[in-house]
Amino acid sequence: MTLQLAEILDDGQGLKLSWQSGRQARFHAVWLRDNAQDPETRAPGNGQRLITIGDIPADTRLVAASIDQGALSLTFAPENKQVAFDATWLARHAYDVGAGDQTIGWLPSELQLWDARHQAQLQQAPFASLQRDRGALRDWLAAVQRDGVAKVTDGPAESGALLQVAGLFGFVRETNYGRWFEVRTEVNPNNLAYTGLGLQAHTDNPYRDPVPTLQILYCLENSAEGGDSLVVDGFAVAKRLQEEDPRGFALLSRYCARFEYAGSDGVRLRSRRPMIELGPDGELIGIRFNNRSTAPIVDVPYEEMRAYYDAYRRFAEIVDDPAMAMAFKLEPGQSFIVDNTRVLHARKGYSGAGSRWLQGCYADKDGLLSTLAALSEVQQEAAE
Ligand code: NM2
Ligand code: OGA
Ligand code: ZN
Repeated sequence: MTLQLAEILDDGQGLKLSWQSGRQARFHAVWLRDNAQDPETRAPGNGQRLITIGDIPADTRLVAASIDQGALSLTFAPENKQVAFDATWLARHAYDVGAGDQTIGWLPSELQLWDARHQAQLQQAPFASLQRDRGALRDWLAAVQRDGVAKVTDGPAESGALLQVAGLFGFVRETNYGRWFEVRTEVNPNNLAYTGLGLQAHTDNPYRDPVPTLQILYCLENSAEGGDSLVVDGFAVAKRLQEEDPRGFALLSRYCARFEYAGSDGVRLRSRRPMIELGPDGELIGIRFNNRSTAPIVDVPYEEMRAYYDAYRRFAEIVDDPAMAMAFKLEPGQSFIVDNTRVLHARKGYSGAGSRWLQGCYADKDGLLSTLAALSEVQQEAAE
């Protein structure tokens, strides 16, 4: 990315850059000053910013701009500060690109929606390869980012092994259920997960805020009849609802549902969040869906409640549609991870002779994405 021309705009309040490729972008003087990379602005070791917004004069403007052998040098008044900028860095961080996707329910381009037809593409990797091979780990983590689900095969059928899966990328999130929990039939279950009942596809712990953003379920025994696992792309469900019934989508995203868990002494977890969560610019950012833990919904006006329930019912019908699900029966030593803000998981009921024992734990996506980004950077540097 070689720079060709730098023109000061608006009495120094802006800058227009032209690259040799023909690309052009405008920047504001205050933005450039804030993003200077010199050692007084950014600590050289950790890259953190040393200055505050208040340290930048409100009347900051550009008084000189020059290009020397492709490198940009800018002088800011009233500080009379000269700073060099990297042309490629500026091209990568250009924001003069129009409004971006403002469609309600837009998704970042890294994500891919899926349904039952993608079963064969469900990412899976042997446990040992993820521990040994950074490239394999990177691909597996990238699949979690892209699809919101991935499997691990050929792990040890040993209690606690799920912690090693979490350790591949991050840290367990401990909750009232423990650092990890035993998913098997119990006598006085504090949660319906600890029975042989089938569980409709759901996200875990919607009654928590913030919700755990990852869940690992690890199989130790699964010889009982039934107990198959299903996963459903909640974003694909939401997009299908939006196509069929934009008003229903709008109701489920516009109004908060309520979720609650009160199954153990001393625990009263409650949250107030929509079933379909959108970001401030319309991005589809999360699904909360769990029939067992939905509390009385009281934040929908009377006039809208009937239509809200119709939308809720239709959302559930799409969730339950076999055309949306990828299904598998975990074998001892196999596990899967889901992005619990997006992908719903279900299990078929189980009974009869044999046994079923899974262990589960929560973790968080920020740590996973951090590990993925760091591994990708190392690989990029190696390729350069
Ligand atoms: N367990 C397995 O979110 C839920 O209540 C689902 C969670 C009990 C930790 C089950
Ligand atoms: C859970 C759960 C599924 C299973 O524990 O959250 O959904 O396969 N379990 O037992
Ligand atoms: Zn669950």
